[in-house]
Amino acid sequence: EKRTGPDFGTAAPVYPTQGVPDWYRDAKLGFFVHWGLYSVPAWAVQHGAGVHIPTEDAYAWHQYAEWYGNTVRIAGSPTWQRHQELYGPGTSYEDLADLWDASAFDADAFVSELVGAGARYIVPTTKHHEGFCLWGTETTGFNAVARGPRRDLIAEFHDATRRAGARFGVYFSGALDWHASDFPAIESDTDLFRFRRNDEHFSRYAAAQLDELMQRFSPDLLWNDIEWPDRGKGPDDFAVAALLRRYFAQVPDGVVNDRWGVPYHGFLTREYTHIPDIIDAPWESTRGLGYSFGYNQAEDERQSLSGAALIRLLVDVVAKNGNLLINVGPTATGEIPELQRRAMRELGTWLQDNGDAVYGTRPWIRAGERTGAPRAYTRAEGLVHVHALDPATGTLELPVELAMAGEARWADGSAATLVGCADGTAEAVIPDALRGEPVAVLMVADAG
Ligand code: FUL
Repeated sequence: EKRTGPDFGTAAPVYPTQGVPDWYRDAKLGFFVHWGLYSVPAWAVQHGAGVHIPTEDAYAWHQYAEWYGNTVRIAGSPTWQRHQELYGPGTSYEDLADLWDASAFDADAFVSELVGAGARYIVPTTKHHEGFCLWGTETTGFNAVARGPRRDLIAEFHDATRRAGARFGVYFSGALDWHASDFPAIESDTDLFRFRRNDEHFSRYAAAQLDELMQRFSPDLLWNDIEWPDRGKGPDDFAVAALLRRYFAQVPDGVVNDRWGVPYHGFLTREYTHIPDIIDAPWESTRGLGYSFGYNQAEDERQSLSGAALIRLLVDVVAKNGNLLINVGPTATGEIPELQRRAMRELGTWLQDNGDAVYGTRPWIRAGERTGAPRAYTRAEGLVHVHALDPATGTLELPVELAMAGEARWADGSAATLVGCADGTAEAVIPDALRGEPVAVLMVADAG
Protein backbone atom coordinates (compact mmCIF):
# COMPACT_ATOMS: atom_id res chain seq x y z
CA GLU A 1 0.00 0.00 0.00
CA LYS A 2 1.16 3.51 -0.82
CA ARG A 3 2.40 5.59 2.10
CA THR A 4 2.48 9.36 2.15
CA GLY A 5 4.50 11.49 4.49
CA PRO A 6 7.49 13.65 5.10
CA ASP A 7 10.94 12.34 4.31
CA PHE A 8 12.99 12.05 7.47
CA GLY A 9 16.30 11.54 5.67
CA THR A 10 18.84 9.99 8.01
CA ALA A 11 16.17 8.37 10.15
CA ALA A 12 15.24 6.06 7.30
CA PRO A 13 17.71 3.19 7.90
CA VAL A 14 16.80 3.01 11.59
CA TYR A 15 13.05 3.36 11.34
CA PRO A 16 11.45 0.94 8.92
CA THR A 17 8.45 2.65 7.39
CA GLN A 18 7.81 6.30 6.66
CA GLY A 19 4.50 8.10 6.47
CA VAL A 20 0.98 6.72 6.73
CA PRO A 21 -1.00 4.19 4.67
CA ASP A 22 -3.92 5.25 2.49
CA TRP A 23 -6.50 3.63 4.78
CA TYR A 24 -5.57 6.16 7.44
CA ARG A 25 -5.80 9.15 5.07
CA ASP A 26 -9.16 7.91 3.80
CA ALA A 27 -10.60 7.24 7.26
CA LYS A 28 -10.82 10.93 8.31
CA LEU A 29 -12.68 10.28 11.55
CA GLY A 30 -11.57 8.33 14.59
CA PHE A 31 -12.78 8.25 18.18
CA PHE A 32 -10.46 8.50 21.15
CA VAL A 33 -11.77 6.95 24.37
CA HIS A 34 -10.20 8.26 27.60
CA TRP A 35 -11.19 5.88 30.34
CA GLY A 36 -9.34 5.11 33.55
CA LEU A 37 -9.33 5.64 37.32
CA TYR A 38 -9.90 9.33 36.63
CA SER A 39 -13.36 8.38 35.35
CA VAL A 40 -14.31 7.51 38.95
CA PRO A 41 -14.14 11.09 40.33
CA ALA A 42 -14.68 12.37 36.74
CA TRP A 43 -13.94 15.90 37.71
CA ALA A 44 -11.81 18.93 36.86
CA VAL A 45 -12.39 22.50 37.93
CA GLN A 46 -14.37 24.71 35.58
CA HIS A 47 -12.53 27.89 34.63
CA GLY A 48 -15.65 29.75 33.59
CA ALA A 49 -15.90 32.15 30.67
CA GLY A 50 -13.27 34.84 30.56
CA VAL A 51 -11.42 33.69 33.69
CA HIS A 52 -7.69 33.99 33.28
CA ILE A 53 -5.59 31.36 35.05
CA PRO A 54 -2.00 32.49 35.56
CA THR A 55 0.56 30.11 34.04
CA GLU A 56 1.93 29.12 37.44
CA ASP A 57 -1.53 27.84 38.44
CA ALA A 58 -2.23 25.98 35.21
CA TYR A 59 -1.49 22.52 36.64
CA ALA A 60 -3.32 23.09 39.94
CA TRP A 61 -6.32 24.17 37.86
CA HIS A 62 -5.88 21.60 35.08
CA GLN A 63 -8.80 21.38 32.68
CA TYR A 64 -8.10 17.73 31.84
CA ALA A 65 -9.98 15.40 34.19
CA GLU A 66 -7.60 12.57 33.19
CA TRP A 67 -4.89 14.57 34.97
CA TYR A 68 -6.74 14.17 38.29
CA GLY A 69 -4.02 11.85 39.66
CA ASN A 70 -1.55 14.71 39.36
CA THR A 71 -3.84 17.62 40.23
CA VAL A 72 -4.99 15.91 43.42
CA ARG A 73 -1.39 15.85 44.66
CA ILE A 74 -1.05 19.64 44.45
CA ALA A 75 -2.04 20.68 47.99
CA GLY A 76 -4.67 23.41 47.98
CA SER A 77 -5.78 22.82 44.40
CA PRO A 78 -9.55 22.65 43.81
CA THR A 79 -9.19 18.94 42.98
CA TRP A 80 -7.23 18.26 46.17
CA GLN A 81 -9.88 20.09 48.17
CA ARG A 82 -12.81 18.29 46.62
CA HIS A 83 -11.07 14.93 46.94
CA GLN A 84 -10.62 15.40 50.71
CA GLU A 85 -14.29 16.23 51.12
CA LEU A 86 -15.56 13.39 48.95
CA TYR A 87 -13.22 10.50 49.74
CA GLY A 88 -11.53 11.60 52.97
CA PRO A 89 -7.86 12.50 53.34
CA GLY A 90 -6.85 8.82 53.73
CA THR A 91 -7.93 7.85 50.21
CA SER A 92 -5.16 8.00 47.65
CA TYR A 93 -5.70 8.31 43.94
CA GLU A 94 -4.62 4.70 43.45
CA ASP A 95 -7.23 3.51 45.96
CA LEU A 96 -9.79 4.50 43.33
CA ALA A 97 -8.75 1.32 41.45
CA ASP A 98 -10.90 -0.71 43.85
CA LEU A 99 -13.80 1.72 43.62
CA TRP A 100 -13.97 1.49 39.83
CA ASP A 101 -17.15 -0.34 38.88
CA ALA A 102 -17.39 -0.80 35.10
CA SER A 103 -20.40 -3.10 35.22
CA ALA A 104 -22.53 -1.15 32.72
CA PHE A 105 -19.89 -1.44 29.99
CA ASP A 106 -21.15 -3.30 26.94
CA ALA A 107 -18.35 -3.12 24.39
CA ASP A 108 -20.52 -3.94 21.37
CA ALA A 109 -23.11 -1.31 22.28
CA PHE A 110 -20.38 1.23 23.02
CA VAL A 111 -18.49 0.63 19.80
CA SER A 112 -21.66 0.63 17.73
CA GLU A 113 -22.41 4.11 19.10
CA LEU A 114 -18.99 5.29 17.88
CA VAL A 115 -19.28 3.60 14.50
CA GLY A 116 -22.80 5.01 14.20
CA ALA A 117 -21.31 8.45 14.71
CA GLY A 118 -19.02 7.79 11.75
CA ALA A 119 -15.84 6.45 13.39
CA ARG A 120 -13.55 4.52 11.07
CA TYR A 121 -11.03 3.88 13.85
CA ILE A 122 -11.21 3.69 17.63
CA VAL A 123 -8.35 4.41 20.02
CA PRO A 124 -8.90 3.66 23.73
CA THR A 125 -6.37 4.65 26.40
CA THR A 126 -4.64 1.40 27.35
CA LYS A 127 -2.44 3.15 29.94
CA HIS A 128 -2.71 6.85 30.65
CA HIS A 129 -0.24 8.84 32.77
CA GLU A 130 -1.72 7.32 35.95
CA GLY A 131 -0.06 3.99 35.03
CA PHE A 132 -3.19 1.85 35.41
CA CYS A 133 -3.33 -0.76 32.63
CA LEU A 134 -6.75 -1.46 31.16
CA TRP A 135 -5.69 -4.85 29.79
CA GLY A 136 -4.60 -8.01 31.60
CA THR A 137 -0.90 -7.24 31.58
CA GLU A 138 1.75 -9.54 33.06
CA THR A 139 3.96 -6.55 33.88
CA THR A 140 2.05 -5.15 36.88
CA GLY A 141 -0.84 -5.95 39.18
CA PHE A 142 -2.05 -2.38 38.75
CA ASN A 143 -4.49 -3.36 36.03
CA ALA A 144 -8.19 -3.69 35.31
CA VAL A 145 -8.27 -7.49 35.44
CA ALA A 146 -6.70 -7.64 38.92
CA ARG A 147 -8.47 -4.60 40.39
CA GLY A 148 -11.75 -2.71 40.06
CA PRO A 149 -13.52 -3.73 36.84
CA ARG A 150 -11.95 -7.21 36.92
CA ARG A 151 -12.30 -7.35 33.15
CA ASP A 152 -9.89 -7.03 30.27
CA LEU A 153 -11.36 -3.79 28.97
CA ILE A 154 -8.92 -3.49 26.05
CA ALA A 155 -9.61 -7.02 24.84
CA GLU A 156 -13.32 -6.20 24.95
CA PHE A 157 -12.82 -2.95 23.03
CA HIS A 158 -10.59 -4.71 20.54
CA ASP A 159 -12.96 -7.58 19.84
CA ALA A 160 -15.99 -5.31 19.52
CA THR A 161 -14.14 -2.89 17.24
CA ARG A 162 -13.01 -5.67 14.90
CA ARG A 163 -16.51 -7.14 14.89
CA ALA A 164 -17.88 -3.75 13.87
CA GLY A 165 -15.39 -3.54 10.99
CA ALA A 166 -13.52 -0.49 12.28
CA ARG A 167 -9.77 -0.11 12.72
CA PHE A 168 -8.35 -0.51 16.22
CA GLY A 169 -5.63 1.69 17.74
CA VAL A 170 -4.05 2.04 21.17
CA TYR A 171 -3.13 5.13 23.18
CA PHE A 172 -0.11 4.53 25.41
CA SER A 173 1.60 6.98 27.79
CA GLY A 174 5.21 6.16 26.84
CA ALA A 175 7.48 7.95 29.30
CA LEU A 176 5.07 9.31 31.89
CA ASP A 177 3.84 6.80 34.47
CA TRP A 178 2.90 8.13 37.89
CA HIS A 179 2.40 4.64 39.33
CA ALA A 180 5.91 3.48 38.44
CA SER A 181 7.55 6.78 39.50
CA ASP A 182 8.18 8.57 42.75
CA PHE A 183 8.47 12.05 41.31
CA PRO A 184 6.58 14.91 42.97
CA ALA A 185 3.50 16.36 41.30
CA ILE A 186 3.96 18.13 37.99
CA GLU A 187 3.37 21.85 38.40
CA SER A 188 4.75 23.27 35.16
CA ASP A 189 5.52 22.38 31.54
CA THR A 190 9.17 22.09 32.56
CA ASP A 191 8.24 19.50 35.22
CA LEU A 192 6.21 17.60 32.64
CA PHE A 193 9.26 16.64 30.61
CA ARG A 194 11.58 16.53 33.63
CA PHE A 195 9.37 14.03 35.49
CA ARG A 196 9.39 11.43 32.76
CA ARG A 197 11.02 8.07 33.37
CA ASN A 198 14.22 7.76 31.34
CA ASP A 199 16.11 4.85 32.93
CA GLU A 200 16.70 1.40 31.47
CA HIS A 201 14.51 -0.44 33.97
CA PHE A 202 11.49 1.64 33.05
CA SER A 203 12.34 1.56 29.33
CA ARG A 204 12.14 -2.22 29.49
CA TYR A 205 8.87 -2.04 31.44
CA ALA A 206 7.25 0.25 28.86
CA ALA A 207 8.57 -1.85 25.97
CA ALA A 208 7.21 -5.05 27.55
CA GLN A 209 3.80 -3.41 27.84
CA LEU A 210 3.76 -2.16 24.27
CA ASP A 211 4.97 -5.57 23.07
CA GLU A 212 2.06 -7.20 24.89
CA LEU A 213 -0.39 -4.82 23.24
CA MET A 214 1.17 -5.44 19.83
CA GLN A 215 1.19 -9.21 20.19
CA ARG A 216 -2.31 -9.49 21.56
CA PHE A 217 -4.12 -6.96 19.43
CA SER A 218 -2.06 -6.14 16.30
CA PRO A 219 -3.27 -2.54 16.59
CA ASP A 220 -3.73 -0.65 13.33
CA LEU A 221 -2.46 2.46 15.07
CA LEU A 222 -0.04 3.29 17.91
CA TRP A 223 -0.79 6.62 19.55
CA ASN A 224 2.12 7.20 21.91
CA ASP A 225 2.17 10.15 24.31
CA ILE A 226 4.82 12.20 26.20
CA GLU A 227 7.67 10.63 24.21
CA TRP A 228 9.57 7.45 24.95
CA PRO A 229 12.08 7.04 27.83
CA ASP A 230 15.46 8.43 26.74
CA ARG A 231 17.32 5.22 27.57
CA GLY A 232 14.95 3.54 25.13
CA LYS A 233 15.96 5.60 22.13
CA GLY A 234 19.09 3.69 21.15
CA PRO A 235 19.83 0.47 19.26
CA ASP A 236 18.63 -1.92 22.02
CA ASP A 237 15.85 -4.40 21.43
CA PHE A 238 13.72 -2.64 24.07
CA ALA A 239 14.16 0.72 22.34
CA VAL A 240 11.64 2.52 20.16
CA ALA A 241 13.35 1.80 16.81
CA ALA A 242 13.30 -1.95 17.48
CA LEU A 243 9.74 -1.76 18.78
CA LEU A 244 8.59 0.02 15.64
CA ARG A 245 10.43 -2.51 13.46
CA ARG A 246 8.61 -5.31 15.26
CA TYR A 247 5.37 -3.40 14.92
CA PHE A 248 5.60 -2.83 11.17
CA ALA A 249 6.73 -6.42 10.62
CA GLN A 250 3.56 -7.55 12.34
CA VAL A 251 1.23 -4.85 11.00
CA PRO A 252 2.57 -3.73 7.61
CA ASP A 253 -0.21 -1.18 7.10
CA GLY A 254 0.03 0.12 10.67
CA VAL A 255 0.38 3.79 11.50
CA VAL A 256 2.04 5.69 14.34
CA ASN A 257 1.92 9.29 15.53
CA ASP A 258 4.69 11.81 16.21
CA ARG A 259 5.03 11.68 20.01
CA TRP A 260 7.96 9.30 20.41
CA GLY A 261 10.67 11.89 20.94
CA VAL A 262 12.67 10.47 18.03
CA PRO A 263 13.19 11.79 14.48
CA TYR A 264 10.39 9.70 13.05
CA HIS A 265 6.71 10.42 12.55
CA GLY A 266 3.76 8.76 10.97
CA PHE A 267 1.19 11.55 11.29
CA LEU A 268 1.59 14.86 13.10
CA THR A 269 -0.65 15.50 16.12
CA ARG A 270 -2.41 18.75 16.98
CA GLU A 271 -4.33 19.08 20.27
CA TYR A 272 -6.97 21.76 20.85
CA THR A 273 -5.34 23.88 18.14
CA HIS A 274 -7.03 25.65 15.28
CA ILE A 275 -5.03 25.06 12.10
CA PRO A 276 -5.24 28.03 9.72
CA ASP A 277 -4.52 26.26 6.43
CA ILE A 278 -3.71 23.01 4.61
CA ILE A 279 -0.78 21.09 6.12
CA ASP A 280 0.81 18.94 3.40
CA ALA A 281 2.04 16.20 5.75
CA PRO A 282 -0.57 13.80 7.15
CA TRP A 283 -1.86 15.16 10.46
CA GLU A 284 -4.53 14.57 13.04
CA SER A 285 -6.48 16.99 15.16
CA THR A 286 -7.63 15.84 18.56
CA ARG A 287 -9.73 17.28 21.36
CA GLY A 288 -12.51 16.34 23.72
CA LEU A 289 -16.09 17.41 23.04
CA GLY A 290 -15.61 19.70 26.03
CA TYR A 291 -12.33 20.96 27.53
CA SER A 292 -11.29 17.57 28.87
CA PHE A 293 -10.59 14.11 27.47
CA GLY A 294 -11.54 12.17 30.63
CA TYR A 295 -15.21 12.65 31.57
CA ASN A 296 -15.65 15.86 33.56
CA GLN A 297 -19.06 15.92 35.23
CA ALA A 298 -18.60 19.63 36.04
CA GLU A 299 -19.05 20.47 32.35
CA ASP A 300 -22.35 21.19 30.67
CA GLU A 301 -23.44 22.25 27.19
CA ARG A 302 -21.72 25.61 27.61
CA GLN A 303 -18.36 23.87 27.48
CA SER A 304 -19.23 21.15 25.00
CA LEU A 305 -19.32 21.16 21.20
CA SER A 306 -22.82 20.98 19.78
CA GLY A 307 -23.48 18.51 16.97
CA ALA A 308 -23.31 21.35 14.44
CA ALA A 309 -20.00 22.63 15.80
CA LEU A 310 -18.58 19.11 15.73
CA ILE A 311 -19.63 18.64 12.09
CA ARG A 312 -18.05 21.97 11.11
CA LEU A 313 -14.87 21.02 12.95
CA LEU A 314 -14.63 17.76 11.04
CA VAL A 315 -15.12 19.52 7.69
CA ASP A 316 -12.56 22.19 8.58
CA VAL A 317 -9.95 19.58 9.54
CA VAL A 318 -10.56 17.37 6.50
CA ALA A 319 -10.40 20.36 4.12
CA LYS A 320 -6.93 21.03 5.56
CA ASN A 321 -5.70 17.47 4.96
CA GLY A 322 -6.21 16.27 8.53
CA ASN A 323 -8.04 13.51 10.31
CA LEU A 324 -10.20 14.27 13.34
CA LEU A 325 -9.69 12.08 16.40
CA ILE A 326 -12.58 13.29 18.52
CA ASN A 327 -12.67 12.08 22.09
CA VAL A 328 -15.46 10.50 24.07
CA GLY A 329 -15.08 10.32 27.85
CA PRO A 330 -17.28 7.58 29.32
CA THR A 331 -18.50 7.43 32.90
CA ALA A 332 -16.68 4.99 35.17
CA THR A 333 -19.51 2.50 34.70
CA GLY A 334 -18.89 2.51 30.96
CA GLU A 335 -21.62 4.68 29.52
CA ILE A 336 -21.42 7.63 27.16
CA PRO A 337 -22.84 10.73 28.87
CA GLU A 338 -25.96 12.11 27.21
CA LEU A 339 -24.36 15.43 26.27
CA GLN A 340 -21.63 13.70 24.27
CA ARG A 341 -23.99 11.16 22.78
CA ARG A 342 -26.26 13.89 21.43
CA ALA A 343 -23.47 15.59 19.46
CA MET A 344 -22.15 12.24 18.23
CA ARG A 345 -25.55 11.19 16.91
CA GLU A 346 -25.96 14.44 15.01
CA LEU A 347 -22.57 13.86 13.44
CA GLY A 348 -23.53 10.31 12.47
CA THR A 349 -26.77 11.46 10.87
CA TRP A 350 -25.01 14.18 8.88
CA LEU A 351 -22.33 11.75 7.71
CA GLN A 352 -24.96 9.31 6.47
CA ASP A 353 -26.05 11.92 3.92
CA ASN A 354 -22.70 13.64 3.35
CA GLY A 355 -20.07 10.98 3.96
CA ASP A 356 -18.90 11.08 0.30
CA ALA A 357 -17.74 14.65 0.86
CA VAL A 358 -15.54 13.51 3.78
CA TYR A 359 -14.31 9.89 3.63
CA GLY A 360 -11.64 9.17 1.03
CA THR A 361 -11.35 12.81 -0.02
CA ARG A 362 -8.23 14.94 -0.40
CA PRO A 363 -7.86 18.71 -0.06
CA TRP A 364 -8.69 20.86 -3.04
CA ILE A 365 -6.31 23.66 -4.14
CA ARG A 366 -7.53 25.76 -1.18
CA ALA A 367 -9.10 24.77 2.13
CA GLY A 368 -11.69 27.56 1.96
CA GLU A 369 -12.11 31.27 1.25
CA ARG A 370 -11.15 34.17 3.45
CA THR A 371 -14.06 36.39 2.45
CA GLY A 372 -17.81 35.91 2.21
CA ALA A 373 -19.91 33.27 3.92
CA PRO A 374 -17.70 30.52 5.39
CA ARG A 375 -17.10 27.50 3.16
CA ALA A 376 -14.62 24.69 2.81
CA TYR A 377 -13.56 22.37 0.00
CA THR A 378 -12.74 18.71 -0.38
CA ARG A 379 -12.06 16.77 -3.57
CA ALA A 380 -12.72 13.20 -4.69
CA GLU A 381 -13.24 11.31 -7.94
CA GLY A 382 -13.61 14.21 -10.35
CA LEU A 383 -15.73 16.25 -7.95
CA VAL A 384 -15.11 19.22 -5.74
CA HIS A 385 -17.32 19.20 -2.67
CA VAL A 386 -18.16 22.74 -1.65
CA HIS A 387 -19.23 22.81 2.00
CA ALA A 388 -21.44 25.74 2.98
CA LEU A 389 -20.59 26.10 6.67
CA ASP A 390 -23.47 28.49 7.34
CA PRO A 391 -26.28 27.35 5.03
CA ALA A 392 -28.80 29.62 6.76
CA THR A 393 -27.34 32.47 4.68
CA GLY A 394 -29.26 30.96 1.75
CA THR A 395 -26.60 31.32 -0.93
CA LEU A 396 -23.31 29.64 -1.67
CA GLU A 397 -20.61 31.54 -3.50
CA LEU A 398 -18.38 29.63 -5.88
CA PRO A 399 -14.90 30.85 -6.73
CA VAL A 400 -13.81 31.53 -10.32
CA GLU A 401 -12.21 28.08 -10.65
CA LEU A 402 -15.60 26.43 -10.14
CA ALA A 403 -17.93 29.03 -11.64
CA MET A 404 -18.01 27.46 -15.11
CA ALA A 405 -18.83 23.96 -13.88
CA GLY A 406 -21.37 22.28 -16.18
CA GLU A 407 -23.29 20.42 -13.54
CA ALA A 408 -23.68 20.88 -9.84
CA ARG A 409 -25.74 18.85 -7.40
CA TRP A 410 -26.57 19.16 -3.74
CA ALA A 411 -25.76 16.22 -1.54
CA ASP A 412 -29.49 15.35 -1.38
CA GLY A 413 -29.45 14.81 -5.15
CA SER A 414 -31.24 17.98 -6.22
CA ALA A 415 -29.74 19.93 -9.12
CA ALA A 416 -28.25 23.36 -8.46
CA THR A 417 -28.42 26.34 -10.77
CA LEU A 418 -25.29 28.40 -10.88
CA VAL A 419 -25.74 32.09 -11.52
CA GLY A 420 -22.64 33.83 -12.86
CA CYS A 421 -21.50 37.07 -11.25
CA ALA A 422 -19.77 40.00 -12.96
CA ASP A 423 -16.46 39.29 -11.21
CA GLY A 424 -16.24 35.76 -12.62
CA THR A 425 -17.49 33.97 -9.53
CA ALA A 426 -20.92 32.32 -9.31
CA GLU A 427 -23.67 31.75 -6.78
CA ALA A 428 -26.05 28.93 -6.04
CA VAL A 429 -29.23 29.27 -4.03
CA ILE A 430 -29.24 26.78 -1.16
CA PRO A 431 -32.49 24.78 -1.19
CA ASP A 432 -34.81 25.43 1.74
CA ALA A 433 -34.50 21.79 2.84
CA LEU A 434 -30.76 22.22 3.38
CA ARG A 435 -30.75 25.60 5.09
CA GLY A 436 -31.32 24.07 8.50
CA GLU A 437 -28.37 21.69 8.07
CA PRO A 438 -25.13 22.41 9.96
CA VAL A 439 -23.24 22.10 6.66
CA ALA A 440 -24.76 21.87 3.15
CA VAL A 441 -22.64 20.28 0.45
CA LEU A 442 -22.64 21.14 -3.26
CA MET A 443 -20.86 18.73 -5.62
CA VAL A 444 -19.26 20.39 -8.59
CA ALA A 445 -17.41 18.76 -11.50
CA ASP A 446 -13.68 19.36 -11.06
CA ALA A 447 -12.39 20.88 -14.29
CA GLY A 448 -8.79 20.78 -13.06
C1 FUL B 1 -2.00 14.79 26.18
C2 FUL B 1 -2.26 14.15 27.51
O1 FUL B 1 -1.52 14.75 28.54
C3 FUL B 1 -3.74 14.35 27.69
O2 FUL B 1 -4.18 13.91 28.93
C4 FUL B 1 -4.47 13.61 26.59
O3 FUL B 1 -4.26 12.23 26.72
C5 FUL B 1 -3.99 14.08 25.22
C6 FUL B 1 -4.56 13.32 24.07
O4 FUL B 1 -2.59 14.01 25.16
O5 FUL B 1 -0.73 15.04 25.90
